[in-house]
Amino acid sequence: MSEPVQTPQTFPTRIFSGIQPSGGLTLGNYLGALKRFVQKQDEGIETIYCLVDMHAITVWQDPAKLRQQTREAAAGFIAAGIDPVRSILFNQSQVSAHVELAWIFNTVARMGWMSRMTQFKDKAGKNSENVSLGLFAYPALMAADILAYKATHVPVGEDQKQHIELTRDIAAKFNNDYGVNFFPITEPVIEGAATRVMSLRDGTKKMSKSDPSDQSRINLTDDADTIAKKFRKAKTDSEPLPSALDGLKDRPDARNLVNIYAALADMTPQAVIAEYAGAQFGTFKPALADLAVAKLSPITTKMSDLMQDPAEIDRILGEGAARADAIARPIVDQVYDIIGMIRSRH
Ligand code: AQP
Repeated sequence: MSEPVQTPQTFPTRIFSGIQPSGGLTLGNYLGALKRFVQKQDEGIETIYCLVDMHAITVWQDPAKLRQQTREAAAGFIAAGIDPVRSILFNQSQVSAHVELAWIFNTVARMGWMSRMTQFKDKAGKNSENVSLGLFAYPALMAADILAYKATHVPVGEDQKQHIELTRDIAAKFNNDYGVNFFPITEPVIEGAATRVMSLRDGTKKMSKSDPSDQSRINLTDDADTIAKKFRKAKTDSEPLPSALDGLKDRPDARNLVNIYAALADMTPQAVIAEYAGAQFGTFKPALADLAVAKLSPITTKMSDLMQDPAEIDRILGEGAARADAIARPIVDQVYDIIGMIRSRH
């Protein structure tokens, strides 16, 4: 019988995060996640970014579209500033350590913990008997994505906070059950003015790539005219912008547009309000549209250039997967050892 593996008490800083290629990337994905992924990379931290295609199939995906969306998301990452040399960029299904560890975590996580996940409740709605088992188990796979790399920090939008808390619970229970200090207790990194970008049609609902209304979101593939039109038609009230942020407390649609402006301009929402105090939406919306076009169109153009060469995108993902596997494989092999699995095949 092998002894439990003893590991160091501290874990080097390592960032992991992912995005589902379950549709085109949205402004929410960009401001809540992607833009910050680039900042972390540029701070010189070790960064591992994953297109989580195994998560995407928890809701049925057309195979040809899934392939296209995965390549498009990879192009979006690179166009937004992810350098596949300085960061590791790959798609999840190419590194089997994720699903292997996820199965082990299915045996660590408790039914009660999983049943409290609000994203599952939101996505399953009244249809919980008919959604996939994978959708229910999704957060255990997410914990595996993170912990297969012993990632210490995960930049995410506000909506993923509960899943990171579950990841921490799984890591702590695993460490405790097996008497080891093997997994770090990962920190979520939720920062900036746009940790929760809301729908342009309903300021109380998250902007989402799977929302049936295309008007509800800005896609990273939208052209300048479409972006301008969508902001012009964005739901607002008829009041001018107030002179202090407090005045937006009960105005979710207006608050959303101010937050988007702030995040795009790298300003605080307070500074935006100070600049536009008293302005009507007839003035603010075109300014926001111009800013969004200025920030997003270089990304859109680069994305479409990169999409001309899908073989090159596949090559980048393959290379990233090999680098990811080199980190995750030994970690998952150690997990097998810790839990008592015989590993005698050579
Ligand atoms: N509206 C948002 N505001 C801020 N951050 C957001 N994120 C997603 N939407 C917003 C962040 O983007 C990262 C990747 O998310 P995901 O694609 O893995 O899953 P999701 O959160 O379920 O995103 P969607 O767009 O709503 O996808 P669908 O419609 O397929 O479920 C995460 O860090 C997330 O916080």
